[in-house]
Amino acid sequence: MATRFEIDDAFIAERNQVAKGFLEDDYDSLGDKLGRNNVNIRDLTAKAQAFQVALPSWGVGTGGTRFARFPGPGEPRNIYEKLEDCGTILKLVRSTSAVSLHIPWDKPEDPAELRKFARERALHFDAMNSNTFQDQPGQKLSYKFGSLTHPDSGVRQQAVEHNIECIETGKILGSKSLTVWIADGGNFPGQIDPRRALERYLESMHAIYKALPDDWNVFLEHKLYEPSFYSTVINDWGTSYYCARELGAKARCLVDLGHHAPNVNIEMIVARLIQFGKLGGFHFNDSKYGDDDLDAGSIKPFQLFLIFNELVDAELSAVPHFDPCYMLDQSHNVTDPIESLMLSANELVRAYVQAHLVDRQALTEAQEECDPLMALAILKKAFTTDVTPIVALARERVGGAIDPVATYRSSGYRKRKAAEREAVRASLTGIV
Ligand code: LRH
Ligand code: MN
Repeated sequence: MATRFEIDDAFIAERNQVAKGFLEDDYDSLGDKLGRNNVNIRDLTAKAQAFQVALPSWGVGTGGTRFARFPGPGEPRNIYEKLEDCGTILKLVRSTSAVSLHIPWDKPEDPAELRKFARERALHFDAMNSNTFQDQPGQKLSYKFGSLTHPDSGVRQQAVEHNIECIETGKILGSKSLTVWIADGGNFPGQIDPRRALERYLESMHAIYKALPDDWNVFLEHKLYEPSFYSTVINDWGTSYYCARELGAKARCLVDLGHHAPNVNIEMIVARLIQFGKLGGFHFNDSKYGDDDLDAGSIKPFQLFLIFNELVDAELSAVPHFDPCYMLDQSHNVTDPIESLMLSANELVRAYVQAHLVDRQALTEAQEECDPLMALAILKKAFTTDVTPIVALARERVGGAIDPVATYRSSGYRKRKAAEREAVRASLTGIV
């Protein structure tokens, strides 16, 4: 079997010697500055090192739109090569040890063998993602007019069985959750009866819920629109929350940042779902207009910080059952997916560390004393603190790269993969 090129730890350490420069000095002076506010930089660095976000298996290949997809050199051709690339990202940033699979895009012939392959790269499997928004070759009944809410009970049953199949595959892979996003909805007024469709959704989800092992969760992912452009059955957090409550304790809500109307206050939705004990997890990304699936923190970094401000506040106030799953869900249409995923993971670590810089006692006082400017200033002080030395040294101290993109580029990994992976005639439209 052809050898698979890998970036080794020695190369990363050697590149770190070059990149280290004044990082230690910057870290020490930041430590002094934070120390003046009784913030211990070593605690923050430990928090940064503990932070983990799952990679989307569908995110390591070049993404596209309905207009076009421009696959790059050395594209991963199968789930093994996708895991190779996920393993490379983990080596360089050390905060992405979990991978979220999409079925059937990543349906493994031999799940046990795939689990072994992943473990050899220090990877494990996070939430399984079902897919009843596309018809597969040889599929009996079409999802053109819906899946779990389709008027034809045969189609609903087919979709339920697919989700149960995802659970069965996930059990062998060691996954502990299933994410259900459905495209069900209509393009015309009158096409869908909203109340009947939701009843059918719950009926189908109850059947899927019954198939969940005791220690599993099911995440309900809401989305305002697309591919349905008039009505979507699970269109917002309220509907998702109602359904999660109806289904039971193992059902929780997943917030994909791109699935909301422009200007929706997502951090408020997060605070609500935390308070209601139904925050299951996130698909982090960013967007300017619709579900753009752009790199996390690339368009609205302050919103990302405000979301982590709610998450860290819940963490520090020990909200019961608070353990949301963090995943990236992005489409990399014009960048090397490995570079985008590394920088996006770092943007999450940055927002998480900055949220730990918020002086929460002073914030509460400003809120209780109706001092809005002081409240904003307290948040802005944390958001405008450059925590790069903490995020970089947190990586370096666990064997990662101080400058992941520079180290990745100087490794020639992509070129080597292009040589190893002769290009396949890939579909030149669509998101994956
Ligand atoms: C839907 C979505 C969902 C995935 C898909 C790849 O827009 O966010 O999470 O199944 O993207
Ligand atoms: Mn998503």
